Amino acid sequence: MKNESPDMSIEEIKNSLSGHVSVMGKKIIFLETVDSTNTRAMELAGKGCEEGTVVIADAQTGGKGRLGRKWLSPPGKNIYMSIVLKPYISPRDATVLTLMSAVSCATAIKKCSSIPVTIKWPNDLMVSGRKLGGILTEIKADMDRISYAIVGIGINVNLDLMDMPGEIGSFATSIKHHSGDLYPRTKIAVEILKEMDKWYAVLLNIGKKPIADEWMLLSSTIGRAVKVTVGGAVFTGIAGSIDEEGMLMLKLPDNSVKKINAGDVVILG
Ligand code: BT5
Repeated sequence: MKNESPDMSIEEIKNSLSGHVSVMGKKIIFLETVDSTNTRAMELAGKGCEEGTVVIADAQTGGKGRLGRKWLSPPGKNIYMSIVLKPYISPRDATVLTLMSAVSCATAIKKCSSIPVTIKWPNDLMVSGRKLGGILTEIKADMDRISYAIVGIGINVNLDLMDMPGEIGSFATSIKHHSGDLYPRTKIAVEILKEMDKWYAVLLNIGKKPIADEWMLLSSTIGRAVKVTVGGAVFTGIAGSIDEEGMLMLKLPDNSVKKINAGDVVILG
């Protein structure tokens, strides 16, 4: 295990966060290669690690998306980072952690790069209709509260088109691919953790509403005609808004509203 990777310095992340955060990055574990930072963070949380522990890897061999999908995770290019959280909230509210993380990432990337990142419900970071990053939230819950949650963040920073195999090249992008410039992963990771710290405090001290409101401002989904796939079912309609739990309120052609708590959205127009 090394503590450095080109343009990714854990010492610099720690120094930049010191005095600026209260929860995120209290402990940072860097791994050159790991199967999945989420899996490793889940193991650490199971052993009682501190809230705010962050696992960062230079590469993942088994990067995970939702529903058993794979996350392309080559070395030296991107951010793969998982954060252990222990909020006193119900499992029903876990989606708000994804919304909070999407808001934090979009804001951080905008600050570092001025790229006009938007959020596609529920977990996609988008630019110009292409996927720049994604968030995978996994929880361990008792009956009525979360024991711990792992928020996994994958951001394509310096990924080139030639690094995107097969069809991924037709819908994915990276900060470099979009802007033409190389970006330091350290700086982006620091900004993400600072934003996460800020929005987590909002969640714990004020509640879900400010996060849902900010999410709406950053969203590219709301007000658009969309096709939503939920398991085997497909619904088409207008994405109305999200409620405080992060459910998508889909206005169907018969004017009824369907609440959707998980699914894949394609924006039709
Ligand atoms: C996501 O899933 O978007 C969540 C991705 C979370 C990845 C992070 S990396 C750190 C942490 N550790 C992990 O193991 N995971 C998290 P989903 O919405 O299901 O999207 C997955 C789909 O995105 C795949 O089926 C591909 O089509 C596409 N995809 C895979 N790799 C990609 C990449 N690097 N960039 C853009 N799209 C990608």
